[in-house]
Amino acid sequence: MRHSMMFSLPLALIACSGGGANSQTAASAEKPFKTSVIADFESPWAMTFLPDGRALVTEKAGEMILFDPKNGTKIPVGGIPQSDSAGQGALMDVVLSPTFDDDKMVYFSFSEARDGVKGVALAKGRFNQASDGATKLDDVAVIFRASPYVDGNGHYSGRIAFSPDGKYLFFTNGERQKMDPAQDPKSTLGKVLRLNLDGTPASGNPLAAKGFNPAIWSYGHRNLLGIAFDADGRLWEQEMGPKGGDEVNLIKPGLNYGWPKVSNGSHYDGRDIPDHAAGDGYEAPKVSWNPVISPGGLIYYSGDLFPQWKGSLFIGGLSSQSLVRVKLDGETASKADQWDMGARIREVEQGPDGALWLLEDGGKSQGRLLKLTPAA
Ligand SMILES: [Ca+2]
Ligand SMILES: [Ca+2]
Repeated sequence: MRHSMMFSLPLALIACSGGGANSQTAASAEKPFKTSVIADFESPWAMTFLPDGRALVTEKAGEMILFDPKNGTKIPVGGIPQSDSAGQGALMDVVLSPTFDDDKMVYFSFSEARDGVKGVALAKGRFNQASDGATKLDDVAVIFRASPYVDGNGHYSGRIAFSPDGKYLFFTNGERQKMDPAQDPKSTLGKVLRLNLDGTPASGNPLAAKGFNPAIWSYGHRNLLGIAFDADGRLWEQEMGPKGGDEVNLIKPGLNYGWPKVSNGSHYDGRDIPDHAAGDGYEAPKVSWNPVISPGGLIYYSGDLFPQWKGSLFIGGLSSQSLVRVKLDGETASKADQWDMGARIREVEQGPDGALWLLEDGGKSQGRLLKLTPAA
């Protein structure tokens, strides 16, 4: 399986125009974009573009793949630690260092088992491609681990974003389906964290002086599956809520986003959770969904190819099998578009030319890499 993935033919040649592999409905024919199938993966989780237009793609089972959209070439990247991919576990996010041109550093996250318990780890390594094409990360080191590691296979989170000045790394830790850790000041679970580039807690984090874990930037989160800065430096986050409670939040330092004390959704067993209410001390989401979309990946769109969407958030919807656009206006956000993609969408990425790239989730949703460009 691994070796068969190398040098596969670009599917764009065979499944691109005129409807492709999916039957096109009348509604989808009205989409303002053309969808091209570029490649097929197993169960991809995340991707990021290199400066030369190639991309790194992570697979849930633990492989990182260097993919070239120009010719469809897939090269496995060596040096990646073993992921524990049971349940929601995976080799997760992959993001380039803000100074990749100089240091070739790649940051990535993965779930791992240690001493009988599990958690999400953050690692980095130096991209190295030999003249014969063999590719690996050198000097791979785990620089941060969620605390504590617990049992179970869910809600790892593990999304990575660098601050616009390139000085800090924001890393998300899910609450591991344990709920209460999201409010525990000592735990990093259910938190947005602000770290130095070496993985140590950044100095000046807002709650450290109150006895919180020094890495914590905000808390009261559930399963954070997307984090992105906008052009003005605001930090946006999306999280998979309980039944009827998916959220987009504007992340501000030191605030409590409420989980599991409040939520616009309710527990899956039907028990209610108090909704967000003014004055309750918890920061309310800017947007929430009921029924849910099950947000997977998140980007802030800054490209020129879709000028009408510049400054919007794009979200990949898992259970909703959709691409979701959220319009931003300063600190406010509003639902704008939700397009049926006919497959669970795990990841959204912006390409070098401003095209939107999507990764299907795998399993029943194939795991294809899709490129969206303006419809004529
Ligand atoms: Ca990405
Ligand atoms: Ca509620």
